[in-house]
Parts: sequence; C-alpha cells; structure tokens
Amino acid sequence: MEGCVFCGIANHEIPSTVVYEDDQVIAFRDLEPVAKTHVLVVPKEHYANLIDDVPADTLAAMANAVKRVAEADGIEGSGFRVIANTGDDAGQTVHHLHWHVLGGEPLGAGLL
Ligand code: D5M
Repeated sequence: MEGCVFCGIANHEIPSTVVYEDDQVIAFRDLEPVAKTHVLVVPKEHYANLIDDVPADTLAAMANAVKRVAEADGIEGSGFRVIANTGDDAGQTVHHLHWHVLGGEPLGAGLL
C-alpha cells in the first residue's frame, strides 16, 4: 500500500534488521525496542490489523515466523510474549498488521 512503512520494509525499499523472512512474512527488529528481543512479525501482503479478514494461511505463516524468531534469538525455552495492538484503544500506530515478539528477559505482568 502506498506510503505504508511496513510495505516498504517488506519490499526491501526501507531498510530494516531482518531476523526471518519467507514468501509470506518478514520479521525485523523494532526501531524502539522495549525488551532485549523486540521483533515485529509482518505479513508481506497489506492488512490493516487482525480484523481485516486476514486469511488463515497468512496467520499460520505468521505463527511459524514467531517460532523462527524465538529460535533465532534463543528464547524459545525461556519464554516470550506476542502482542497484536489492534485499533485505537490498543494504541496501534502502524496500520499494517504486525505482531510484537517480546522476550530475552522477564517481562513482568503489565496489563496481562
Ligand atoms: O507499534 C508499531 C511499532 O513499529 C513501534 O514499536 C515502532 C515500530 N516501527 C515503526 N517504524 C519502524 C521501522 N521503520 N522499523 C522498525 N520498527 C518500526 P504499534 O503496535 O503500531 O503501536
């Protein structure tokens, strides 16, 4: 989508630190990390968020990418958190579906 930063990253037009990539998904390090591991898992196809009729195979590809990211950062055993900010009340700032993968240290309870 024109002007979408995550479409630009998915197309390799905007630089990012890629952790995992396949034909459907790209995963890259967040610019403003809030944990030792803070990676964004993003479908290459543009969807605004989780309620934008995302196909099941895209969600499955994203779940697979989460596992690959956890393995890449060695946090699959210690645990991690996956967050999908969806819409205004959640504070979604980039309107291209993405899952935050957070870990590498104890995360605390917060709202969860
Ligand atoms: O979070 C959107 C996240 O996207 C936020 O943590 C910053 C991150 N971000 C924004 N632009 C970039 C680029 N160019 N590279 C890496 N990370 C980026 P949200 O869930 O929408 O609040």
